[in-house]
Amino acid sequence: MLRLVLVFGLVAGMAGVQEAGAQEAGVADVLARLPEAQVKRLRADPDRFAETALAAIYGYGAGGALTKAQAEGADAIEAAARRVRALVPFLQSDLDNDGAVARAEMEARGAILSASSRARLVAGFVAADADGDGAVSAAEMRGMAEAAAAPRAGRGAVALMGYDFDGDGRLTVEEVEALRAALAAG
Ligand SMILES: [Ca+2]
Ligand SMILES: [Ca+2]
Repeated sequence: MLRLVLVFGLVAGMAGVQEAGAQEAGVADVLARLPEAQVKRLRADPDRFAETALAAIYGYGAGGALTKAQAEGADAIEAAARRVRALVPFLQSDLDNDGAVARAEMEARGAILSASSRARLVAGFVAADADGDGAVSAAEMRGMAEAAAAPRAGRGAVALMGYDFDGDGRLTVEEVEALRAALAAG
């Protein structure tokens, strides 16, 4: 029985070594395929990359893995949160609650802010007023929020799926840790 356990343990151990070897090769392949600038950014702070990826897996995935559908859900939720943050100063300025911000409303709101906050409010208002009529309509507010919500290129949970080394459609904690180790090794 003991011998059987030992043999089984040895075989399982060898399979583990083979798997680790395959994963290392996978990491090297993925790194070789990525744009140089992206690899440089990853190498600059492997821990930051790992923290971001693990937060996506633990927050939006299941069983230590993230699927593309879960990643898309994560990006949609994060985008909605960014839209809310972008809308807050406009909603705070919509004093008559008609869904649009007139210049006088924005200025009344800005008058009680610090100089730097007022400057941000005015700059945001001018940028959001796409047709330049001196008011930010509901449609202009939505357009501004949509632009603010768009993830930067190469960022977001869906972009992380590019680190799915074995291409099984799941980004796992093991893949993230393997990449962190490879990046830290230089
Ligand atoms: Ca209004
Ligand atoms: Ca306008």
